[in-house]
Amino acid sequence: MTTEQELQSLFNTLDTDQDGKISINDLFLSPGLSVIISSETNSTTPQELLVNYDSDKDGSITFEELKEAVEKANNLT
Ligand SMILES: [Ca+2]
Ligand SMILES: [Ca+2]
Repeated sequence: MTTEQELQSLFNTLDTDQDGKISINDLFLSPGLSVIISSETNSTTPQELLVNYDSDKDGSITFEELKEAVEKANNLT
């Protein structure tokens, strides 16, 4: 279980260009962290994470989308 605060700091670390959203490039620049994200959300690759959890299909994950992804994953287990 991840707290919102932990999630926020994870999000900030993943958002390498600090534009407020995690793009596929951000995920590839942080391979170690994307592994953590992947295990939190049951996604195996950054691509899968984006496809599964980019709910508005703009090609990037916002904090809200990440939070939703982790909440969904935690509800499934
Ligand atoms: Ca970014
Ligand atoms: Ca999005």
